[in-house]
Amino acid sequence: MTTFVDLTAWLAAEPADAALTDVVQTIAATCARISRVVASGALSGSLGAAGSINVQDEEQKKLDVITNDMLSEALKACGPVAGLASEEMEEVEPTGRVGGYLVTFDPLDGSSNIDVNVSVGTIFSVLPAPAGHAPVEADFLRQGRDQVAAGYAVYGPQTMLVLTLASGVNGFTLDAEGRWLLTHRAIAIKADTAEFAINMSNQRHWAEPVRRYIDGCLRGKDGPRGKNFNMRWVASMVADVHRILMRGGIFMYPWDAREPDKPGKLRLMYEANPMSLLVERAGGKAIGDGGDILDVQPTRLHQRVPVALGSANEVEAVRAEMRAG
Ligand code: AHM
Ligand code: MG
Repeated sequence: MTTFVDLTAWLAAEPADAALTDVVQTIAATCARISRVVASGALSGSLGAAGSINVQDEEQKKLDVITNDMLSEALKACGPVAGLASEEMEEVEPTGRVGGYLVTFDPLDGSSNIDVNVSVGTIFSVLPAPAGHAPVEADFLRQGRDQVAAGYAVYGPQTMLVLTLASGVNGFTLDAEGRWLLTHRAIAIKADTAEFAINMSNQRHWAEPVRRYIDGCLRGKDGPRGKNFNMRWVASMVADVHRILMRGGIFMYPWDAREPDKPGKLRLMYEANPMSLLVERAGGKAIGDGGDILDVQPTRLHQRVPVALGSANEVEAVRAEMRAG
């Protein structure tokens, strides 16, 4: 019988300090609990709308609120966490402690899929906290390259935790006893792919470079990309990025003309940065409007960004279209 290393043993062998290990363990344990709540669905009365609107002007689902509370409470009780910020909360929350780490998270990504039993997930990012003072919003506004850990849990046919600390990307599967067991070591994204993920219903609203790139994919073998493409769109970023980490592909959520003043739909601090770190660490690339997402200097907590990430050669093809204008 195969024996698997569990997350606790794996973390002990990583070059992470005890404080960071504690933060990651807290997030992992909370995701294991969230997985049970998500799985119970209608049985626990947790499906449906909460009847509230969040800071993003989006209708909250009951599970958005429940999972946000679960993560907030766990992180506030975790000694090395000085502050947290969530897609579902208007302002940053200092914990009253100084030093250690800051955590940003999207407690339940893919909310539109909750009520229809399609994969959803939790995305998180860990940043160093400032020394000497309680964190304020400005302390969270750090480039993605400053992240000391990032990852997600996907609640799908299997519940998995995919994680990067100092280097590498590893995947853990939740077993029936609630342990995270290392099942996917050194995850790597192939440089080439013939699979794209984008919400095609927005095609008429895209900017020219994105339109040209996707047109090229749709033209198949005889087009500029020189191969026949397949398309997938789960509408849960966690599930789409997970597929890309497992078998390659490119994921895009570009700017579009429906909301011309917003640079994109996805949020830099809770979605784009952690996913971009995972993708780059797995050998892929992640760009916004041409530059690397991880180099973006955030100016606002809930900032949005256009996103194209995944297999390196396709992301570079998108970048070339963007540069051509
Ligand atoms: P959410 O955090 O409110 O769930 O929104 C983010 C999600 C992503 O997971 C997904 O890629 C995207 O929204 C899907 O958007 P659309 O419904 O426009 O296809
Ligand atoms: Mg989200």
